[in-house]
Amino acid sequence: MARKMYADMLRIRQFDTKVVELVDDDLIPGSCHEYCGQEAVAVGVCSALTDKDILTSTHRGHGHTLAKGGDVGKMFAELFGRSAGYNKGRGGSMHIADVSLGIFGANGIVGAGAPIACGAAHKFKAAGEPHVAVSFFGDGAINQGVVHEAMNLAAIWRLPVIFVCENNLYAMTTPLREVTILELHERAQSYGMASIKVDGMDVGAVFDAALSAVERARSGGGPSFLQCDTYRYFGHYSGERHMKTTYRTQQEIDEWKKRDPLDLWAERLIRGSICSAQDIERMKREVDDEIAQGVEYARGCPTPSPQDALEYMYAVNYPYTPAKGAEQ
Ligand SMILES: Cc1ncc(C[n+]2csc(CCOP(=O)(O)OP(=O)(O)O)c2C)c(N)n1
Ligand SMILES: [Mg+2]
Repeated sequence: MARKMYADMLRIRQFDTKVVELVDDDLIPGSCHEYCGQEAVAVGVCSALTDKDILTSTHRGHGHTLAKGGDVGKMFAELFGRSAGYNKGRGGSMHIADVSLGIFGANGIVGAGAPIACGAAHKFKAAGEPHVAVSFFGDGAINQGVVHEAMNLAAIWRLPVIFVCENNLYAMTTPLREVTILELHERAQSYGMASIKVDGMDVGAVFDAALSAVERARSGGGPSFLQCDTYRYFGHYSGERHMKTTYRTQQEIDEWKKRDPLDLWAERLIRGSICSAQDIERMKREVDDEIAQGVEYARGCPTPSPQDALEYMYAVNYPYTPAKGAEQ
């Protein structure tokens, strides 16, 4: 488990590092929100889940998807706009989902995953299934009304939901301290749910907190809230690399990088004799190969045909045929 957690964080780091390169080379159309720096949150939480548990993700969703078992090749295919992608190349970064793996979707609408997680959790509870739903969202989303409605609903119905707030200190260029008073997790306490602040750079600490929350949810104890303090290494989105922003200093970025989640965990694995330094290097090479193969696969996949542009617009009555008289 401890080794797998390192490999899973590595996969996310290498995936989004490659994404940065590909976006900057204009090979990925549109923009992406890279997850580098926050890997311990997605991996710590998802390592406490089973295949049957589900998650809802955010605009910064690559890490959550990979941590829950998302396929590297299909993800790159989606980012390249190829028909073999998760959304047939029509959605891109913010529309990656794989319901079969319990990944109920990235989401371009800040905070919008929280009620979806409640819906899934309500179904689990009503059907007597012992599964849990995780809602990932950022420190910016904590000021969205829908997140508070979702927390209230989850508390009053004792739903098996875990609200995971990834506090990377900024919502786009807005510092948390300018828009939010008190600690984020203290807000959840007011809904009567268990809430805790965790070091989001320490995958072991996130895992332990997630496991307690999962056990609480599975045993009918209702929702929990985890505030995971973390940091994003890149800008809010890929376009920020071409802007001159001043909202955070290089010194601040460097300070956070001193507590890099992968380095911290690698040190821990080596100190505990779980891995050798050579094992770590080998894992890096293996993940590098996996990422390279994913890119190669995706670039070799065809783009959707323009003739199919109107396909997949409707989930029912597919292929769509207008009802009699509806054309008027
Ligand atoms: C409802 C809504 N409001 C505003 C936006 C524009 N927007 C996109 S990302 C973002 C910041 C989100 O910050 P946070 O929740 O902290 O997540 P982070 O980007 O830090 O991961 C905003 C305001 C949006 N997509 N949806
Ligand atoms: Mg944020």
